[in-house]
Amino acid sequence: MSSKQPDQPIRFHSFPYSGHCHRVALLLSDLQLPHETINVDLANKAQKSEAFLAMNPFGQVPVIQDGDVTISDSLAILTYLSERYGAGRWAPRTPIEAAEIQRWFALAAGTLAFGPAAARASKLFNAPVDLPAAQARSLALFDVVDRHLAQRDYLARQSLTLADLAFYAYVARAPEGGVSLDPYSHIRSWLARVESMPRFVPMPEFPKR
Ligand SMILES: N[C@@H](CCC(=O)N[C@@H](CS)C(=O)NCC(=O)O)C(=O)O
Repeated sequence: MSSKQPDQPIRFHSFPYSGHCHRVALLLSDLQLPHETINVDLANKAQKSEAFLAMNPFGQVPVIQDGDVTISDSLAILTYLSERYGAGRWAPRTPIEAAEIQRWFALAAGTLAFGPAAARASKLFNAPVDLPAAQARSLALFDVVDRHLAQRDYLARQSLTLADLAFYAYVARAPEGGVSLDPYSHIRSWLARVESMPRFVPMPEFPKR
């Protein structure tokens, strides 16, 4: 259990099939932080309600409320939770580690979001996405990441870091966007390593229509 604990359960505004939210779910679970998950009804635009926009004017999940602190954006939330509750385990220990994690965070907010995450959103949620372009972007990303993981066990360092949490869900679920992981054996081994973390929680399967 994390040495520091919140005074009251963290309120976690989430959507169960969101990889962005799953990143946060993984860290809350690993740190064993008491929390209450509030599922936001994205289909009915609850994220655009006045109350939600007061927490995140961009109208997106995830958002957390930790006492009087409100943080939105999955990568900002990972940073906050690791700095506040994960010292010694998740918070970067050296300038190089901090820089490496930022490098993968930038990719998570860029190519991962506009590649595999976008392709999946198109297939599962009919998001207005150029699907072939998102799939091509995914393959270009996975080609590099697979070669990277041929040399090391985890993305940023030789052990699990926030970078792995940030990347996991949208890589694992890339096949839902029509992007096969079959050619990427090093990526598949890495996914299994992330899944073997002691308090790993899976992202629920989106119900088939
Ligand atoms: N940069 C944001 C992106 C979050 C995001 O894309 N959230 C999606 C769900 S995966 C969302 O709330 N979509 C609803 C909308 O945009 O209206 C983060 O990392 O948290």
